[in-house]
Amino acid sequence: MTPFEKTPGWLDWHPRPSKPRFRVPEGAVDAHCHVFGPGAEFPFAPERKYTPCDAGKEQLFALRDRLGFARNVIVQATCHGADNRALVDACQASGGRARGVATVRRSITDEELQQLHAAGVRGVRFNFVKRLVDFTPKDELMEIAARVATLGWHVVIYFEAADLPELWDFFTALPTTVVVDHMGRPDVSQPVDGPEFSLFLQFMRQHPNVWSKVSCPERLSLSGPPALHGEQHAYRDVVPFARRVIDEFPDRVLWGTDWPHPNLKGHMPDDGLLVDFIPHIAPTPELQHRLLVANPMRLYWPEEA
Ligand code: 0GY
Repeated sequence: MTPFEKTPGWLDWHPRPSKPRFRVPEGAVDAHCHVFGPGAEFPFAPERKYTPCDAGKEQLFALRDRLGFARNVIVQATCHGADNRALVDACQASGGRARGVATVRRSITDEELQQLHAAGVRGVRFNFVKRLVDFTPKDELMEIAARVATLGWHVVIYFEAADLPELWDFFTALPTTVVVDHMGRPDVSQPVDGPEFSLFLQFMRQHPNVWSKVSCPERLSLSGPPALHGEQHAYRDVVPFARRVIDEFPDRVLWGTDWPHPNLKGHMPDDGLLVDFIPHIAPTPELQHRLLVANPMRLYWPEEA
């Protein structure tokens, strides 16, 4: 018996991802993935906006190996609120092969921050997607950012493109490296040169401390998955956006599977085919190495980079 009822219509992670045809470079990092529970061991937060399926560390590490990756960056999912125990447990069980991005509140003590650091946490996530979280005052977030900056951590921000103008002043005042989830969720039906994505590129151009994950074609695409269009054209509407970011900022991009893909509607991607998408957005071995190895190592394992 599971202790939690999944949100109706919830799509579980792909049970048998294909072996990618694209071989990721040695030492590659999946820099955006999550663990969910398992709920019986690590209960979901009372304030959560969805209840997922279980997706624990064993499954994550099995996926890492199947896809050919060496390491993971596990990002705290909103269904666990600011209770980072599942994340910490996964990082500790990884044998140094996983680092974490936590969610913390203002009430966290310096000692607790040190414990998170010792477990492998190197960043905090601020989430501005209204369907996922309740509002947190910006002064609280800025105070947290200032504290974690002294530990050498960065801030991961998740927001939707339409909200960037309103959030701009806050983001640009953050006193550390800032990593944007999923390119700031562009509307890919708009032109890549249109005002919305141009603003995002300007944000990165003007602020050299801003990085972006070129992740989640399956979440951003309107053209859809391989089953609809054939593998070569899967998520093709996302390609120009990701290529633009990688071309202009090759040293400030990261890639991740987003496994186990919270809140997807319509289809659950085959993670192997997501890996096969990488050469469409990072066409040369050099770009692939920066995206998958050099950049994430510099941010998460600087002592080895
Ligand atoms: C993602 C995207 C989503 C969810 C979360 O923490 C989360 O709940 O990040 C989403 O629903 O768009 O990056 O995993």
